[in-house]
Amino acid sequence: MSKKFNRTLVTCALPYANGPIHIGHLAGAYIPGDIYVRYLRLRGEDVVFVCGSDEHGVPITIKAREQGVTPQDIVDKYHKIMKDAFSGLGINFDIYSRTSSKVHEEHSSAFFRKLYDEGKFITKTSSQYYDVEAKTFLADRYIEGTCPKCGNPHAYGDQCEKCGSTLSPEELIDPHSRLSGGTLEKRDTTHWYLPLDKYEPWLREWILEDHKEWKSNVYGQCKSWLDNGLQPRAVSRDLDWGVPVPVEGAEGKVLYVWFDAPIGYISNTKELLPESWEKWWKGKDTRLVHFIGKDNIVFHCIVFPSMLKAYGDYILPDNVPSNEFLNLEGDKISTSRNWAVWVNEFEEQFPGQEDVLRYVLCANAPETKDNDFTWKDFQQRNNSELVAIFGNFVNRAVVLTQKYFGGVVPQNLKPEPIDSETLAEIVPCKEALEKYIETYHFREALKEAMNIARIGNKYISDAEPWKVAKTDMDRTASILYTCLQICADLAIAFEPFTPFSAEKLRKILRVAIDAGQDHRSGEGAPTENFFKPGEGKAVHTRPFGKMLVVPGIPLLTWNMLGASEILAPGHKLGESELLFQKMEDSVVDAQIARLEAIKKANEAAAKAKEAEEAAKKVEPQKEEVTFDDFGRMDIRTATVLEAERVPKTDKLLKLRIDTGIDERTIVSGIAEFYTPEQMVGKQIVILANLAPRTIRGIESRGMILMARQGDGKMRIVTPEEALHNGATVG
Ligand code: B3M
Ligand code: ZN
Repeated sequence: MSKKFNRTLVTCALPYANGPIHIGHLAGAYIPGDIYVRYLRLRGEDVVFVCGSDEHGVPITIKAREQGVTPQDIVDKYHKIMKDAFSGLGINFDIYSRTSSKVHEEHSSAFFRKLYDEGKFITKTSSQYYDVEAKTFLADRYIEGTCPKCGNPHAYGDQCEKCGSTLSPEELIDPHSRLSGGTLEKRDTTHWYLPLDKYEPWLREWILEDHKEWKSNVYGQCKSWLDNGLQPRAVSRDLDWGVPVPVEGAEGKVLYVWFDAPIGYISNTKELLPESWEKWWKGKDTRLVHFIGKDNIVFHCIVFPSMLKAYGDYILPDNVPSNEFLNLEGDKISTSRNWAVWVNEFEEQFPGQEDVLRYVLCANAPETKDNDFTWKDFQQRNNSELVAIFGNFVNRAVVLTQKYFGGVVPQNLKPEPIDSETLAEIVPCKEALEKYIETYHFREALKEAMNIARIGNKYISDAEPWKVAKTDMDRTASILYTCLQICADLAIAFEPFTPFSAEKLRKILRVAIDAGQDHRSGEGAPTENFFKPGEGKAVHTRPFGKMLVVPGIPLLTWNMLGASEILAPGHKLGESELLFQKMEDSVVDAQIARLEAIKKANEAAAKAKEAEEAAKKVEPQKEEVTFDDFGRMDIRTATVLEAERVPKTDKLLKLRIDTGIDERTIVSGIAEFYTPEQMVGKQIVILANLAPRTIRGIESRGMILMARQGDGKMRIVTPEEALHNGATVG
């Protein structure tokens, strides 16, 4: 890679600690980030890989309120779930910290204070919604009202989740507080703003001129933001959860989550490397790369760089690879609708198959456009790619070597041109793979790794060593010798993509790999180096010590990929085992059934909610009437004596009633709500002097008073305590 840089700092978006990680997160930022880091380390580059939980922001406080717990409870719970989910998938950050850490509070606070002291902010007083009952200003998320675009009565002050429109609280019809449910008042509040407009000319040059190599989706989004003109952006909020604004008189105000969260990248590095973090953030020879999802582009390409620029001596990102969104079975992934594959659940349900998920999410990554994850595709890629090509090839090569050569790499006794031609085909795969990873095209890179397995599979199928062995053991030796070289290639090439299987393969081959150094143990790292032969993986802390090579266990390096001989004749292999397991229909069918059940439950819940809304709908008040108008109505109590359905109708009951003045018949449209049996004996209220009408041939004299709500549901009106029939109402 380019000599411009001596080290690389890789970050992945700090996920909000208000829910577990799902496959959309993985495909967007974390799998690509991990592949990139593993690759750079294999190439011997010095890399620090930083992530952590984003523990501030309004959604966390809302979730806490909904669940009746504290925000701290929420972030503690999800921080652990996310941290475990990442390491379960082999995504090994050097540090996975949290924005509630002390280092972060201090660092983000000092960062703000420096910009404040240097006059880099402007202040603005604006009138914002204030919840009188809860005595607090409300973040946009806390305001609910009707969406002006689609009529959804539960749109939020920043966004309508139904139609996806971006909103401001002012646009909502009938805004009210989600916190107290009460009404809102506009009050003045003062906040600090970063005047992004001032950075616009610089940003245009830095991004649009100097970073034309950024992925087109990222570059395009930046260009459209810049072309629309940037506005000053508030960096503080009225909220009691977050890093307090370190300025006198700023009580009740915290740093806006999007101000403090990216500083988390810096504070987490500082927590990991308290002595040398500045080299990583201020050294001009550090390459900084942010892996993010597409909804984070503006913050990482425009807002955070402006903050860094305003501060002065920090480096800026060299690249911000961002993916589009991953959908699930044709539908947008949604936490609130539980429409997701949760990584922690996957790890429980598919133990040992983490690599399958890593493989599928990379092979199908939404690199240039939104993409779809389906369980059938997951099964298909497992069975017809990982099992049928990669696994099958390795298994045939190793098992035949056990069978004919006692598990020892045979001598290349009778080479033919096809052998070296086949091995030579791997060289361009390696080159393409490198080019693709270095330009953040991980899908294409994975295809190249898979091509090596395809080359091997085709070679062994064409060469048919199992047939040749019947007549020519020397030729069989050369074929298997060649196959085992390809197996070793795979053990190198797949390390960034499917690290568990690559390690398993190295164990089968009884080799280790120089996977580079990591900084997981920070600066207090032990000075010893070792790799455990049984695990087939080198563990390095090289800056502090020397590699210790175990005799008899060849150490593979990235540069050996495509070499004509990686495994020397005479090397004894380990035990053979299957790299991948075939996935049965029943396994994915169960997952599909689970999603179908969720979809049904969501639909039922949506219907119930709609019905509830309709029920609550209130008719507008009618035209005014005079007291006399009302006085002409003869309304009185009566009791039902007999009741029967009117034949051939669904809605009508014929009722014989005692009005106190007479007995009469009333036909009423209440059969949907009351059976005849329920009506008999009930005291009701009637309009007695309504002009008689004939309904279905029955003369009806009067009308039963009913209360009807928005969805049409009706109930009879009845005195709170039984009265004599004929008591007048008014
Ligand atoms: N927590 C948004 C997200 O999780 C936000 C990223 C912060 S990165 C500094 O998508
Ligand atoms: Zn809407």
